[in-house]
Amino acid sequence: MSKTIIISNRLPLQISIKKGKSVVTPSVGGLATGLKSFHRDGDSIWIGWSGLTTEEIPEKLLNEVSEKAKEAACIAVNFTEKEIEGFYYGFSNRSIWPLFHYFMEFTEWETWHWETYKSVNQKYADAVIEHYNDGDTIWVHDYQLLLVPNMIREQRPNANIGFFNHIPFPSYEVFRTMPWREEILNGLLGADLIGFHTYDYERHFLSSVSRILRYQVNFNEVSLPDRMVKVDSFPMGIDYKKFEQAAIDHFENSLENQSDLQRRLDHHRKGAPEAKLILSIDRLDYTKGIAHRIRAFEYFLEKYPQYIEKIRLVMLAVPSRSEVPQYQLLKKEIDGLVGRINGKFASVSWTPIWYFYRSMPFTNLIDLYASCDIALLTPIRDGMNLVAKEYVASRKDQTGVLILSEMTGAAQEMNEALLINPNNFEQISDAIHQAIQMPEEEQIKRNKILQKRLKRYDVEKWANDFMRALCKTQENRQSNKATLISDDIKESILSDFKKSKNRVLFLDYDGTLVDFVDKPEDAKPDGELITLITQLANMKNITVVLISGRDKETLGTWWKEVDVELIAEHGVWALKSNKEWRLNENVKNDWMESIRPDIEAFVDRTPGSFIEEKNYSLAWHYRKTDPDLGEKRANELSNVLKDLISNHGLSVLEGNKVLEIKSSGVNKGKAATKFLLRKESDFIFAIGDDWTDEYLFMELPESAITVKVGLKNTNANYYVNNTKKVRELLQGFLRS
Ligand code: GDG
Repeated sequence: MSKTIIISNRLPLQISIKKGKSVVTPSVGGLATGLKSFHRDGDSIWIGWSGLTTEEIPEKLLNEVSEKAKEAACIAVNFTEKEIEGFYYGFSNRSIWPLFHYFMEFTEWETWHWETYKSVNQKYADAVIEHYNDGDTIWVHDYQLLLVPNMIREQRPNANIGFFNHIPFPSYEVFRTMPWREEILNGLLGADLIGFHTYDYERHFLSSVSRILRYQVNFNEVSLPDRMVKVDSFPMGIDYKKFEQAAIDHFENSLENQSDLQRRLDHHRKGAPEAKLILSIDRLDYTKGIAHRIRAFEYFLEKYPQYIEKIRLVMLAVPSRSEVPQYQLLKKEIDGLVGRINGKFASVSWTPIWYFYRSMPFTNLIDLYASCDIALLTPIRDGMNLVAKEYVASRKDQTGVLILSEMTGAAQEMNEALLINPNNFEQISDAIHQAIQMPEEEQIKRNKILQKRLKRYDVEKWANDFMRALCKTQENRQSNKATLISDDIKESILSDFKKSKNRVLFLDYDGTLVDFVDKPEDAKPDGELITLITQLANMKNITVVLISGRDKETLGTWWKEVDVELIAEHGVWALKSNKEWRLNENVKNDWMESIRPDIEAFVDRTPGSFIEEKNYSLAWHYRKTDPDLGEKRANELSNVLKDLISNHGLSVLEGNKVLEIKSSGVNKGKAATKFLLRKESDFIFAIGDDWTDEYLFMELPESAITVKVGLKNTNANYYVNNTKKVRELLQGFLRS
C-alpha cells in the first residue's frame, strides 16, 4: 500500500541520552506541533534528524535510538557534529534564515557551510529513496531542505513530491543577493507542488523564478522544459480541538491538580483583580521582535502611568539555536532590557515583567493561554505564527485580546485582532491601552469570528488541502494529451522509419534543434548539429526540411553547404536543395513602413526588447526584458496591433517571447501541406517547440508523427523534454 513520506530537518521527537539510556520526548516548534496529528492519524513515515550527533550516541545505543524512533513511525538520520555545524547552525541559520526574514545584515556566506548544506540535503534525499516505493507521496518541509526535492527527482523522475516552506519567501530584490540562488530555486523546482503560508510569499517566489531562471510563469504555474510546477498558498492551521479541549480540562482541574505556575497566576489575580496579564510566547529569535516588545511595553508604562502596578508582561522565551552568535547577543540584550525595566518600574509588591527563559510542558502553555487577558505578539517577520492561533483557540469563554504584528503570516487571516506595526511603539502602546479598555462583548465578538475560522481551517484541513493539490498535479501530468517518447515508442517510430520508402522530416530550428539564446543571431548551428543534419540529409529516400520563422538570408547562409530544403519566415519562402529561393505565398510587405514606428515606440519603453526585420514580417522580441514588464507590454502591443492590422490582411503570431506580424494565411501548416503536394511520402515526421509549430501539427495528415519539445498544451501526439532529446531521437534515424 502506498504511504506518505514526511521529511523535515527535525523529527517530531527529541531523543536524548540519560544515564546510558535513550529518552524520547516530543519536540517543540511550529512544524512539529502542526504536523504531529497528520502523522499520527495517517499512513505515513517521518524522516528527520533525532537531535543527537553521531558523536553523542554511544555505539551500543545506536540500534536502540533507531528502534525508539521506529516505534513512533520515524526514521532517524544521523549527522556528525561538523555536519550539523555547517548545515544547520551554518547555512540554514546564518544564511537562509536571516535572508528570508529580511535580516540581511546578519546574513553570512561561507562556502563550506553551503557545501555541507548540499551534502546533508543529499543524505536526506538518499534516506527518502531508501524508503520510497512507487506510488508513495513525498512531502518535504522547510528551509533546511530546499535542495531535497530535486535531489529526489533526479533519482525518481516520476515521484510525486510536495514542498512546504514554513518561513517567509523574501522579495526578489532580497533573494537575488544569495550567491547560490539558481541552485536553490532549481532545488525547489524538483517538487510538483510548492506551498507557502501566504500569497505574498508565493508571489515573491514566482517572481524570483521568472527573473532569475527566466522560466515562463502562468498564473501560479511554472513551465519547466519537461514538467509543470504548481505554486500555491496554504495558510497553516493548528490542531484546534486539542487546544479547545485542553482549555476545557484546564478549567475543570481540581485545585490540588493545578500546576505551580497556575497557582502563581491565580495568586496574582486574587491580589489585584483589576490587574491585567499580557502574554508573549516565542522561541528566543531576533525575528520575533522580543526586544521591540519590551521597549514598546516600557513606552506604554511611560505614556499610560496609571497602569503601573496594574499590568504585567508574562514573557516566555524558549531557548533556540544558542550556538549561533546572533542568538547569544540577543539573549544578552533581552536579559539586560528586562533587568533595566524591572529595575526602573518595580515596587515592593510588583514587577512589570515576569520573564521565563526555558521551554514549558504543554499544560503550562495552556495555563498561560487561559489566564492571560492579552496576547502581545510583535514579530518583525514571521512565516505564520501559530502562537497567535493557539491563544485564540484556548480562550474557552471567548474573552481576551490578541495584539498581533502585521508582519506575521497569521495577520492576513486574523483581521479581528488588533494589528500593529512592530516598529511603531506609539501604535503598540495605544493597542495595549485599547485592549485593556475593550468591553467584554467586543472581545467575544472578535474571538467568535476568529475561533470559527481557526476551527474550520485547522491543521488537518491544511494538510489534506495540500495533499489533495499534490495529487491533482499528478493527475494533470497523466492527462496531458501528448505522450512522452519512451524507449518503446522510440523503437516503434524508428521501425516505421526503417520500413518506409519516402521519408519527410519537418524540423523547426530555434528551441528544437538549438536552445534559445538572448540574441537570435547567436543561435548558429554548432558542429555536432551540422554533422547530424548532413548525415540525415544524405540518407537514402529522405527529405529533410528545416521549417522556421527565421529570415531566408540567415537560414540560407547557415545551411548553404547541407542538402536540405528550407522553408523560411513561417512559409513565405521556400528553397529546394541548392536552388533559388522562391516566394511560396503571394504576400506583400508594403505595410511594414507604416507599422514599424508603433513597434519602435514599444522598444523605447521596454528595455531589452528589439525589432527583427524580415522580408515579409516584423518580429518584436522581448526575451531579455524584465519578465513581468515584457508580458505586460506584449499584451499591450498585441492590442495596439490588432487595431492597426485589421485592414491589411495581416495577423499577429505569438511565439516564445516574440510577437510577429505577418500576412494572415501564411503559416508552417500551409507551407508543409504545399510541400507535400509535390512530394510522395509514406513517413512524415514533424518536430517543433512553440505556437507556430502547432499549425504544422494540426495540418499534417493523421498518419504523421508529430512531436512537441517541452511539456506544454499541444496538438502533437508526442513530446520530448528538451533539445538534447531531439538530437538523440534524430541520431536514432541515422542508426536505422
Ligand atoms: C516556524 C515559523 C510558522 C513554543 N514554546 C513552547 C511550545 N511552543 C510551541 C507553540 C507553537 C510553536 O511552538 C511555535 O510556533 P510558531 O509558529 O510561533 O514559530 P516557529 O517555531 O518559529 O515556527 C513560523 C511555523 O514554523 C509553522 O509553519 O508559523 O512562522 O517560524 O506551536 O505552542 N510548546 C511547548 N512548550 C513551550 O515552551 N510545549
